[in-house]
Amino acid sequence: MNISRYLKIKDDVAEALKTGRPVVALESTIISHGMPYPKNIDTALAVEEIVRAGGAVPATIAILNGQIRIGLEREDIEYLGTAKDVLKASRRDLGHITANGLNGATTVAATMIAASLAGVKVFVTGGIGGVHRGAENSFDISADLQELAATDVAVICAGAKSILDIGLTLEYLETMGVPVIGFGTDELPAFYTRRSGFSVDYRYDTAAEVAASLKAKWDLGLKGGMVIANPIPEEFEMDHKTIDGAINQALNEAGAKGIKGKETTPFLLDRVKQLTGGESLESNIQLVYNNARVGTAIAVELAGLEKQQ
Ligand code: PSU
Ligand code: MN
Repeated sequence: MNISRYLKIKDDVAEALKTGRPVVALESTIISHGMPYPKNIDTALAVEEIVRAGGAVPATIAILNGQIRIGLEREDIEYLGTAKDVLKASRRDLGHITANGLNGATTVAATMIAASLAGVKVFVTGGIGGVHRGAENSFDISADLQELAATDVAVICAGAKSILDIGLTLEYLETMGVPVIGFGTDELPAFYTRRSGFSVDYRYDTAAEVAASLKAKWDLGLKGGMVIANPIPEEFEMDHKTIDGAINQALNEAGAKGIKGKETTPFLLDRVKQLTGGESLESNIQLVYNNARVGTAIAVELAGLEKQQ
């Protein structure tokens, strides 16, 4: 079996991987199902520029016509941001989508899998999935958490959104042995806001500390990723009351409408955006940019450590 039948790595990404230069993976569910057009496309392209400016090569990941693509062209990103036939692709969907020549926007879980197949170790996104509120009844726990336990990719995000049960998400990650790092903070950030009231496992203040910890974990043969939670910059943080109110209303509506499964997260994100008059979208964009800056610095440090040995 030859994996290259399923995987297509863009030239600049392949070259960087071959020569040990830093690469940063980026997901595509955020483009197709996480943000509205046209900001989804503008944001995805701007994030790639931030990665380049920081000295790494961006590899946005998606499945196009059944092929897992590591690094996209501008037209591909435009397609993902506008087309209606793009499936939300998590771990369970990968075989179906590739076997049938379909299009898929990869979630955190699926992006980690694809990145790992290509040899990319650092991945930047906005928010990870987690244990949903009410999971004791719905059993709704994102496949992202299992993937963090199994696949060797570091995920830089802005913490866990309070559409999730943040406490249960942290307990789940602890059980699975996934380290949760606060980047410049002792407290897990809550995506739109800098604080959640929950502590992280470790605080690191520099990209070099994160890279050293990743290298040690993987050198020891410990499978799985790491969550690096990077708080939204203060100037873009939302008012706690405003965002909590919007999230609670969105959750109530999702319950009343019987929204379930893979539709839940996109529904909540969209409603929260509407209920905050677009303010949550602006915050979302800014926190992704901030994560791209930090994630790129981590990828650069990690590439440096790997060269030394
Ligand atoms: N959180 C966000 N924006 C997103 C997502 C999460 O703030 O776009 C996406 C990510 O791709 C994540 C997925 O992997 O939602 C989780 O979906 P689910 O809860 O269905 O596993
Ligand atoms: Mn779910």
